[in-house]
Amino acid sequence: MMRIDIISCVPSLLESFFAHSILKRAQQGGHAEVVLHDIRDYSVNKHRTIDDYAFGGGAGMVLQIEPIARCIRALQAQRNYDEVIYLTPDGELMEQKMVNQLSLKGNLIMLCGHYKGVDQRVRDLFITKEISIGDYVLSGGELAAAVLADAIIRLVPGVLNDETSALTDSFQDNLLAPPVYSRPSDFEGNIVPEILMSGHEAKIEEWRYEQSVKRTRERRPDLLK
Ligand code: 6GU
Repeated sequence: MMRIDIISCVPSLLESFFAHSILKRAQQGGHAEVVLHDIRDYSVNKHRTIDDYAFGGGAGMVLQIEPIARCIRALQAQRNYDEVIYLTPDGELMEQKMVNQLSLKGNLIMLCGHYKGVDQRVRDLFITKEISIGDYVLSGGELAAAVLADAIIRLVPGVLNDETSALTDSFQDNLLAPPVYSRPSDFEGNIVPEILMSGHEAKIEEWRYEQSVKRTRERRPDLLK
């Protein structure tokens, strides 16, 4: 059973995402649990502040250390965590190999940044891994946490069935997935490749592999190196 605790100042952004589709099934089936935490609930003053101006000046507010420290410590007092991940554009670039490794873990904390970021001491004291989902800037870490949690949870054993198996995903063998087709076999004269209707399993497998290699060479030659 994998447990992911996500710490955010706008956790409601993530609620509906985890309440649907494969992620909902994963939670109902007891394979994974996602628990959302509002940083504001751990604020140390009556105004429930969680951010303040940056020392030394500069634009943008900084998420303060105290509420985040209280939240992480409250969680760590209840169970052991394998990683405390901070989602940030200056983190390590997310790719499938990293996701595969994280899917083998038990309990994870994900901290979402906002504004100009979090106090550096949060990163120094609590964070074990910093991850970016790509070279572009989002307004907060919530979407990045959703992307990372989705990619991880679908790999937890039992979450996917044969039909949705991760074994045929793009990237699992550094190849993009081949094209797929369904009925009708003829749409306005656009017909499905004949080999797929031949029933010849070995030939179909071979065709799919060739298509994967072709697609990867055309679209992502960097993956073949
Ligand atoms: Cl993890 N956070 C933000 N705010 N922007 C990003 C990102 C994360 N990864 C790519 N862009």
